[in-house]
Amino acid sequence: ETTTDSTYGDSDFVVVANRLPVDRDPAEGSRGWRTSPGGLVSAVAPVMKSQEGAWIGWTGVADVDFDPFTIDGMHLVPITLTSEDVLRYYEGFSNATLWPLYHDVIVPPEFHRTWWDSYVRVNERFAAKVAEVAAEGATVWVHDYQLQLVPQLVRRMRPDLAIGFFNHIPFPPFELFAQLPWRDEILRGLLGADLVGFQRPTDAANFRRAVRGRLNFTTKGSTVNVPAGELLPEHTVRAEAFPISIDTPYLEELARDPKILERAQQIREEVGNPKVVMLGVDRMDYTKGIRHRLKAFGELLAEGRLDVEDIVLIQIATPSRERLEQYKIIRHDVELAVGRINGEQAEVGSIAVHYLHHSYPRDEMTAFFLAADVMLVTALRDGMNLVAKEYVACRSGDDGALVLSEFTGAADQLKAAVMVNPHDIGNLKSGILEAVQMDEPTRARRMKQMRKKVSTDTVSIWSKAFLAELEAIHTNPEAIIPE
Ligand code: GDG
Repeated sequence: ETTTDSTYGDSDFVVVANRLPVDRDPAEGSRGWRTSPGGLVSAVAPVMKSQEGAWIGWTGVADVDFDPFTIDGMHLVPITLTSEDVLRYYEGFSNATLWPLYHDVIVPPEFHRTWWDSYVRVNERFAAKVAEVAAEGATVWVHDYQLQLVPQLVRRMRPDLAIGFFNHIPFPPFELFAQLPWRDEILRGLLGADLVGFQRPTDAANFRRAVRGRLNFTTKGSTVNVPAGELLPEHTVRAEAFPISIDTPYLEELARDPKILERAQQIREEVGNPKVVMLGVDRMDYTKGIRHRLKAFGELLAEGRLDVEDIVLIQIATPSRERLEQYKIIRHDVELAVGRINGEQAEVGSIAVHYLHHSYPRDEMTAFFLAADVMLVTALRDGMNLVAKEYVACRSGDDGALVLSEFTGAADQLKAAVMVNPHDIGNLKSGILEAVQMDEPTRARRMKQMRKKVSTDTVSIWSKAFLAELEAIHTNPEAIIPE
């Protein structure tokens, strides 16, 4: 059943993401919200303000209906999730099926039909809300793996809309994707969009290969030819890479703030003024390679190739998805490893690993980036990894070295990093040593090269490029006529 003859909403630009960019403000009780600043917000907020924009998403609070509200000039439209939706759609299908499957099955994905049913229902709820709030001919931008069915569901109800989808995480190789019992439904869901964006060209290529392999559609370059179906005539969909970036000007400004610079100096003193401060900043997630990093560092200390008097590792691991079994396991493993390294290698007054399992305000995070001589990003698989880019953006003195996993999207862009394969502990150890021992001129040359990349490639350029292409595809009939 279509609702094309019902009245349209009045939003010309609609962002759809699992979460709204807010958290409940405990100081304000049940009615107060605090914006949670992030790259996506800074990228799309200007577009939302210049047009009649809306952001559809969940508040993070289960079982409570909230009315739409406006905060910092953004119109937010809450979707209600029940506790059961949170268990099945969010923690289940999104984070225990899709997340591990899309990250190279680092842990085994779980397939449960009840989770899938819930995923379908919640995607339908999001799509219905889009159909309700979008003005005629509006642009809709759907984000991430939790909402892969939304493009097709929206297309059915509202063929007038320009629909874009961006996948923030990797898209897996065909043989892994093909394990998913609902692989064809997911592909058809995504193909409801005019433009499907991915982090790396390999992700887009994996998607197109899955479309060819499962649906027998043909592709040419980044174009997928979709044959006539029940709803739409023959048309094309574009699938290509739009590597996300960060709000570089904002971070550069923070990194020049005298208060933050002073705090960075203070952090160095608080960890005992060692010659070298190394830093890791990750959500506590098995994809981030925290265990591998600790193993490499522990071995370097044990072998006497690094000395606990000269070097410390500060590992910030922010709490994440804590109710899921695999996240309990990774936390346990990390804490065991930290305890073991400190037990075996530390001296009174010289701690080897400063492990911090909490989150910090952006200012404090910037001070950590400024305090670190060496940044360790050793993810086993990561769509992009913004932390690598943030570290680079903060190094206004062109100092500091970045150790970067080749399995991150960021590795495509930050080519002057010390590239490592985190699965190869020997390679990881030599990468860490290379970064620690790198001479100043080499550091400066390599950091300058990386800084140039993040200062020209910002998140606002990313969102403009994506939306411009979506607009072009949707308005140019040439682009949707089959070849
Ligand atoms: C997904 C994809 C892709 C972390 N702890 C704190 C804090 N953070 C900030 C970081 C960074 C962000 O969170 C994390 O982004 P990442 O890109 O590193 O990783 P995911 O969370 O896995 O993000 C990833 C990304 O989406 C965007 O498309 O790059 O591949 O997995 O900005 O700095 N920020 C503050 N306090 C913390 O304690 N303020």
